[in-house]
Amino acid sequence: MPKTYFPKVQKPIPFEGAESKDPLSFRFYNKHQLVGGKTMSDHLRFSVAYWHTLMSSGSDIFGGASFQREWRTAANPIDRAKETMDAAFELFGKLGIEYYCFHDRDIAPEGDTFAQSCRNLETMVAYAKQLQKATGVKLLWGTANLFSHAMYSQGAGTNPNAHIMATAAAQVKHALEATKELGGENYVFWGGREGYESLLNTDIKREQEQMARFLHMAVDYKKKIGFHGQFLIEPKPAEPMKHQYDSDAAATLYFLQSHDLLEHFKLNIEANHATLAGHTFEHELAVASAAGKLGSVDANRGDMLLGWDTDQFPTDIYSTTLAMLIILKQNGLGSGGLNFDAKVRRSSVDPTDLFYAHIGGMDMFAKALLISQRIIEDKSLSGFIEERYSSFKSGIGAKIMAGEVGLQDLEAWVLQNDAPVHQSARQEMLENLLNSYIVA
Ligand code: XLS
Ligand code: NI
Ligand code: NI
Repeated sequence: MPKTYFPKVQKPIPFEGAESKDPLSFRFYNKHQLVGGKTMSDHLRFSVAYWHTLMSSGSDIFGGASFQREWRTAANPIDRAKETMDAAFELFGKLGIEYYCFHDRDIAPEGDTFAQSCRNLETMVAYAKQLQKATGVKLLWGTANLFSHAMYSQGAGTNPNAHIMATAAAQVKHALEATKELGGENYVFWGGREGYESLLNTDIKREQEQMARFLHMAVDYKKKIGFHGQFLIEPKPAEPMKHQYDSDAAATLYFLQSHDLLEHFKLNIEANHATLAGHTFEHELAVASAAGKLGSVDANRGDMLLGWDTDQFPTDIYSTTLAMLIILKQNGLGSGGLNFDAKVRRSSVDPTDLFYAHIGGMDMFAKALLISQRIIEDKSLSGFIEERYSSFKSGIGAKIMAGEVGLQDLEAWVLQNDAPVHQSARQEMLENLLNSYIVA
């Protein structure tokens, strides 16, 4: 019998349908079920976030570890990393999740020197490669942890010290190679410390120029090594920094455009980061998608009463439905996926809780996919939206959009015509319509 880290989950989680009473079963996620010609797993591309699910100890700012994970007990750091990876792949297999995501320092321990850290990463990449091959599990994205080490307390790409910025760049080089080696389909940049705490010591313009240089170097190296994955930036307004430069989708798109980087990047939108920015999840998805830049999603949720990144599993069917409507409308996420950047609560101390958590998130996105597909097929919302803007399709509206008229022409036109007729935006009716699909 091979060693098991999840003895209470004896078999892969089965699909049992909406009426199932077994908490270790899927009610809606039926991997191979076709939805609009594509399987559920191809639509949803679920991914496990290594850092939360395997590495979290349950500690918070008021208390230490609350989880006792058997895979984190070996004394030697590399043995510990390998056992953690064994546990990871056992969990992926039992959940039937085909992708995972990691930071370099999640899968491999930090060494005493930069060179040692690189060797550790290589060791663990070789180990991951074997496990990926044996199981068919793939890497959705890799990234470099440029926020935990003490030297990054004042930023990585934006650090005022060139030696530290150079170290961050070297770390990204290595993480890119690791991601390529493992067939990663994307690479993420999340700038947790790329921002500032106080303007008394900060030159914002310079820091943003440094960040742009940093990203240009990464783009160049990506080409050089022939890494074909998609580069993604993950916006977040604050935490750990008081103010982060990539604060939301709009700010990030503007930053990319003004530094000639836009063509090389898409966005990885995280639900809880959206709410921290004072937006809804669907707002951020819609802004990214409207720009043709919605690349991937960190699927989680925040707590509306708490002002920090609680990274809870997504269980709100309204939120997942509004998200899936946007994702389906743009024909999916391409090389991206739905990465559960989410952690079980500190009090959920049993490893089996990791299964309940992922099952819940997977089911709510699967149900949202089914609902959204019906809404789209029925054209219930798109038909209304289409009609709402129809006055721009002909007459004066068409002339405005074609650039054929100016303010003078419009004044003349308005003077010749009767007052405009108001039309209802029908928000309440549409909310009822959405509910009728969700509760059906
Ligand atoms: C933290 C971020 C982080 C990124 C990857 O808030 O969500 O987990 O997804 O560095
Ligand atoms: Ni994230
Ligand atoms: Ni986050």
